[in-house]
Amino acid sequence: VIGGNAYYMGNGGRCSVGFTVQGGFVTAGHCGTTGTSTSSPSGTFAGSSFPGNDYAFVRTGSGDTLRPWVNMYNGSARVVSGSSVAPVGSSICRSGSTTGWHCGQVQAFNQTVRYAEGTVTGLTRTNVCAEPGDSGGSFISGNQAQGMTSGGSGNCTFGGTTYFQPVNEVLSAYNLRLI
Ligand code: TYR
Repeated sequence: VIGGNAYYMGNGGRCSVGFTVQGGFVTAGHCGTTGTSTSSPSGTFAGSSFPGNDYAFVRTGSGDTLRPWVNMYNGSARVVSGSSVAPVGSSICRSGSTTGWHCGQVQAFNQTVRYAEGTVTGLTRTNVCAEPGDSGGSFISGNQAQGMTSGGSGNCTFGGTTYFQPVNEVLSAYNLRLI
C-alpha cells in the first residue's frame, strides 16, 4: 500500500490512498463513512469526518504491506519522511489514481469550500489539477506529506484548482503515525 494508489469502496467507487500510517492509511472523508469496507487493499473506514473536515482513516488487514512511499506514476516512488507544513508559494505535487502525478504551488491556507454535501473548512488551495477518483490521494512537498485531495474545479487537460485536507489534522484526530 502506497500513497496515490487506487482503492475501491463496496459500491464500486474508487478513491486514492493518501499516506500510509501504522495500521492502515489516511484518505479523504468523502470517500466513505465510518464502517465502509474497501477492497484492493481490503480494509474498513475506522474513522471518517466529512463535511466539516475531509479526512478518514482506513484500517487494513495483515495481508497488505504498508510502505512509506507515494506513487509518482513514472515507475518510481517518493519516500515520505515527515509532515512539516510547506509555506504558501512552495512547489507541491499530487498523486492520484485517475490522473497520476501533477505538480504546482501552494496558494492559500485555511480555505472554506462549499460542496453539495456541505461545507469543509481548513483546506489548502493549490493550482494542481485533479479529477474524480484522485480524491483522498497524496499531496507532498519534497519528502514531507502535506494532505489528501479533497475537491476543486477544472481538470488535468486544461488545468484546475484543487483543495487538500491537511494531513496533520487526521494524524492528531485519530492519534496516527506515518509509517
Ligand atoms: N472530489 C473528487 C473525487 O472525489 C476529486 C476531484 C478533485 C475532482 C478536483 C475534481 C477536481 O477538480 O474524486
